[in-house]
Amino acid sequence: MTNKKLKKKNTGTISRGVKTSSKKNLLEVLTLLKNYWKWIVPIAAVIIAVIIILKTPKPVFDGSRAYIDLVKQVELGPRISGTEGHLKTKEYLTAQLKKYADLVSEQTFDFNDVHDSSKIYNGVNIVASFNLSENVSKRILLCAHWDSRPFADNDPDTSKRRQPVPAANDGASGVAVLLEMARLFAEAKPKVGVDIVFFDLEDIGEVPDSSKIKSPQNPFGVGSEMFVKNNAGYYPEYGILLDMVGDKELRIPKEAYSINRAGNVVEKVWQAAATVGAKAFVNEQAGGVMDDHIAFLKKSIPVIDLIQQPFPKTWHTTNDLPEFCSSASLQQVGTVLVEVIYNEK
Ligand code: 1BN
Ligand code: ZN
Repeated sequence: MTNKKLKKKNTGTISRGVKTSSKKNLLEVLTLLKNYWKWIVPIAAVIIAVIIILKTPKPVFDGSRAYIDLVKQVELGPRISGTEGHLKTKEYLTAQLKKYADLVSEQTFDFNDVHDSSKIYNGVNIVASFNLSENVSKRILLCAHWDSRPFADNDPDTSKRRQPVPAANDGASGVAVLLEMARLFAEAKPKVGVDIVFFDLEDIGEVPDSSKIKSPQNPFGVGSEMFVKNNAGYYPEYGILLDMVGDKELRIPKEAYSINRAGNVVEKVWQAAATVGAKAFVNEQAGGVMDDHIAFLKKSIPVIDLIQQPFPKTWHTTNDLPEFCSSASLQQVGTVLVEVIYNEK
């Protein structure tokens, strides 16, 4: 027998063996199908559901949309209680939130100026809730202040210190990020409940001056104090406050009161920042700020403050304008919030 013939014969033997065993395999598969066919559909359904859940992408935060909302707030005028800008901005924010939230409400309150009891500030906290279903037990608070400082007392030009602050960064930036988050919550429902609260009257406070004799001072964070007082049964799992998150050279270290009273939330947020590569979140400790998170910390509700430190040069000046803010900064903060909220179960 030539080599050629041998090869041919061997090939035939092998191919006949394969045919025999594949028939046997097919029979085995058919028998398995016959015995277990009832389980195939549910098992396949579970596998498909798991794949869909694992592969569902998180929604994408749009920093340029948020920047448009920052500019819009500044264009509506200073957000000072009793002014047209305050009224128009309140209408705008409420209308935007109503497009996306399950429930939107305006909580009003009054505050008497400590220097002049006849001067009353009419404050409005704006509250928007997402995912109000009874099956959702965990709620997370996202907040910012929507008012603007009535006087630019830090302006290098002393003649401008009675002018209002445009507050593109100190106020509008946090609100802008949260309006875009609201849009995302309507597009892709998070698994947890979320409440967005815009506080009024955060920025009528007087900065303590150790060189002056102590006299009564208007406080910071009036709106958040009133919110906590008027919503005594509200206990979110945790909260994140945004204040001054829009500067072009954004830099957010870990604020001291947040570390001391809500350290696990700080770690959760900085972990998310590392995951998404948000470089503005620096791994550094900074001083404590008397901001809107304090009212919650006093009640042991862990709320952290994401705030630029050191404060930017534009802080409490007439130069707190959109041109010193950027969509890229808002993008970083929004992307971190998406990572945090959509990881919650
Ligand atoms: C943050 C932005 N704050 C005001 N505008 C809070 C604050 C309170 C900052 C006291 C410095 C001193
Ligand atoms: Zn301020």
